Amino acid sequence: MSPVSAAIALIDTDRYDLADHSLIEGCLAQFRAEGICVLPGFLHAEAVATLVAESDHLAPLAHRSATRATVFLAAADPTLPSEDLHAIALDSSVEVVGYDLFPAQSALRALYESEELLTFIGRCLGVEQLFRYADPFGALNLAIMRSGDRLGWHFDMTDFVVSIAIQSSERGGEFENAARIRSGSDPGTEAIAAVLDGTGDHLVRVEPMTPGTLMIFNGRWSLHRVDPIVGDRPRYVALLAYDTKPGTDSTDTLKLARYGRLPDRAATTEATHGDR
Ligand SMILES: O=C(O)CCC(=O)C(=O)O
Repeated sequence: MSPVSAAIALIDTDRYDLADHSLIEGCLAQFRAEGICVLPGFLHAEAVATLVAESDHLAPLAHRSATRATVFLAAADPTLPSEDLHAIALDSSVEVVGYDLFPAQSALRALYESEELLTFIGRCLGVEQLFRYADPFGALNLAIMRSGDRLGWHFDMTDFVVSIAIQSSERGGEFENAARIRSGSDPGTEAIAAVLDGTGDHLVRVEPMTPGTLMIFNGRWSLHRVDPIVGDRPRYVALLAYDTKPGTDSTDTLKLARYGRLPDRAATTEATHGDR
């Protein structure tokens, strides 16, 4: 089977016909209204089993990182008042397998490199033309979270992230989201502070990240986190990175932090944007 048809065979096309205009219009409307579009059961159950086996195989190649950062993914400034959002540091830890480590026959690679999926996601985003991320590590990631790992509340630096839930942890690992808590014209400072101190729980929704779910998410304006993982079973999520401009790469600093290494080519062009 060619890599392209291998990818399409993983998708439940009876439920999600990638060329169906009403499906695309529904996704676009949901993404524009809520900054998120969740497609449960996007992959067949057998495909999820394949991806779990692939993730088990790839996991030993992952790089582990642990960070303390503000919701804006910056270092906290201790000179500011303790309640200032720029002074509050939150813990995150995760293991990541970079794109270059996915073998040629990888099912996740086939999904990411599928033109049909690229076109479908572009249409769901209302984007004329979508490009795969140019970061040789960050274009496709397997994110692995083990017992005690968490992602603290944060905003993404990219306009959208596409994720595929592969395996849930025994407990915890919930994806919590305060949708559209800020915008280009409203920094949402009070609401963000309320979510952080627990008084803004009504602003937060748990998104149903059951295995096989595809999620298109605008994390630039939505505050989100992953609850601490509990139990021995690792949480696996694939992160597929695209951009509206060709050639977008991340910085060497971000590559070193996330993957612990740099591409072979000596000088990596500094980022246009991107948080991984
Ligand atoms: O693992 C997830 O479900 C979300 C990942 C995430 O929030 C991120 O990579 O910024």
